[in-house]
Formats: sequence, structure tokens, C-alpha cells
Amino acid sequence: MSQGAHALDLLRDLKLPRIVYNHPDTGKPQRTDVLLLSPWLAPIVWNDTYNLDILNAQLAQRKVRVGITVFAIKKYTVFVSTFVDTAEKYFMVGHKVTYYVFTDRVSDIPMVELAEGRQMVVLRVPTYQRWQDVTMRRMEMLRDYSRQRFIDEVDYLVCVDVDMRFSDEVGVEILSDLFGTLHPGMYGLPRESYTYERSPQSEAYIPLDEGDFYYAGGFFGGNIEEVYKLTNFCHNAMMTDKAKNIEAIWHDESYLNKFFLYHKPTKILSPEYLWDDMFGTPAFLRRRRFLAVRKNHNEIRN
Ligand code: 5GW
Ligand code: MN
Repeated sequence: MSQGAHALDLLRDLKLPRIVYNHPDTGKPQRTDVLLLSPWLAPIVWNDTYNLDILNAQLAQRKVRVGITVFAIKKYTVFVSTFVDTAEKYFMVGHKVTYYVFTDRVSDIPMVELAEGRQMVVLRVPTYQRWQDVTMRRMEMLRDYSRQRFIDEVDYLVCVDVDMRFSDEVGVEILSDLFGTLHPGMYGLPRESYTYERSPQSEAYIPLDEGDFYYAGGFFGGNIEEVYKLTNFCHNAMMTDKAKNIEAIWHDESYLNKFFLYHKPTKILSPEYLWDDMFGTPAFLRRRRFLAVRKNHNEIRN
């Protein structure tokens, strides 16, 4: 028997479990005040555009395993407890979740009690003198751990900043092969004004007439293969620039934007998923799901 036939035989007894949910109106657009689809047909995830009961039923059938990575290097360990406490309340509730905390100060990572099916893994990593290297080297470490570990342990990876707290639901609606998040400070602006790297010498260069969206460095993810491609590209581009003594204007975020320009995400998260109250609370923002924590820059960064 061919391999293909064998694979189909495994499907012979497939069940069709009922999905119970409140049936939404499918006769009109869910929202008209924001863009819901990119020009390459990637959904842009906004509140009131999806039914989480349906998505949860689909993903529970597949028993999805989600990894969420954060870096807590040097003084940024202070953010871990709020991050994890609020994630327990709002992040992928009911699903299998692994927190991967990368740190140089293992003993400063608090032991937080986690709900069933959830675990924390603390990974000791080197630190770098320059803060730019602290944030940029995340790409290299995410790449290396994707290959060594994540590929065997989780189906999706969610890579986020640690100086954040969840304040509303972030669930399986975000999952897709490759996803990025619209930067809250750049939302709605014309592409020429995006703070892409504008020097043609840099690997992160994006000309003024190119670019779809400005994506945030603090929230991206996807399946492990796609995250590997992304982090590997960004790290290699950074190393090429470094050899020429160049560093892109917004560090890892600039390289991420370059990657997404020519390797488009399959799903895009609205700024609901990475908000900072310094940008106010505009009408299009119906939920603030993941919020920047105020930090005393002088105290925390020195
Ligand atoms: C230190 C000084 C300046 C900028 C960043 C750091 C820093 C960042 C650090 O000392 N330790 C550390 O773990 N980070 C990681 O990089 C955190 O996960 C942090 O969330 C991420 C990005 O740096 P942020 O959050 O300070 O950058 P913004 O642009 O969100 O303010
Ligand atoms: Mn941050």
C-alpha cells in the first residue's frame, strides 16, 4: 500500500463532534471601521471579528501545544511575575502552555503556581554588555532553541517582550503559520513615515515606496519552522551588518520588518495585542489585551 493510501486509511473512522456556539450573523461584514484582510488575504485579528468558541473547539481537537518565550536579562527579571500572573489569567486559557523564560539570573526568576497543563522552563543564557545586543541577540537564541528544543516540544511559538502585562483575552485566534503584530505607535500612518531602516547599506533597508505595515518587535510567532526562518534571517542579517559596523535604526524590529516585507505573515494581529496607554484609547481599540508596563528607564536599564 502506498504511504498516501495508508494516511487516508487512518482517517476512515474520523468523528464529527458537534461544535456548540452562539451562531454569529454571517450576512454582513463584522466590522467596517478597520481593515480585516491584508492584500495577500491574511486575516487581521480584531475584536468582534471571530468566534472564540469555534476556534477553541477546532484547536482542542488538535490538542495544540503553545510555547511563549520571554527574555528577562539583567534587571528585567522584575517583570516576570506580573507577566506570568496575568498570562495565567488571560493567555491561552484551557490550552497546553509552556513558558520559556530566558535569563542570565536564574535564581531571580520567581516560582509561580501554574494551572494544570501549564509549565515553566527557565533557560540560562549569556548576557551582553550593550542593551542593543541584549534585545537583538534574542533572534539568535530563539533560532538555536527552535532547532534544539522547541521543535520537539510545541506546535506554535509566541515570542514577546517581558515588560508587559495581559489585561484581556489572548487565545488561539492569534495562531497561524506565521504572525506579526501591528505596532501601536505606527497604526494608520502612511508607509513613507514608517520608521523602517532607510539606509541602503543595511540588510534591513526598505525603500520609501515599499512596505505593507509596520510590525512591532515585541510580539510575533508561528509554527517552529516559520519562527526558525524568521529568527535565522534576522540574526544573519544583523551579523552581516555588524561586520560592516552597521546597526539598523530600531534593532531587531527593523530586521523583522524586512523579513515580513518579502515573507508575508499568514495572520496579522491588530494593536489590541500590543498596546501602550501612552497612545491613548482610540475608538477602533475595543480591547486592550496586552499592555506595556510603565518602566523607569533610568532605573531599569542601568
Ligand atoms: C535594557 C536597556 C535598554 C533596552 C533594553 C534592555 C533590556 C531588554 C534588558 O536589560 N533586559 C532584557 O531582558 N531586555 C529584553 O528585551 C526584555 O525582554 C524586553 O522586553 C526586550 C525589549 O526591550 P524593551 O522592552 O526595553 O524595549 P521597548 O522598545 O519595548 O521599550
Ligand atoms: Mn518592551
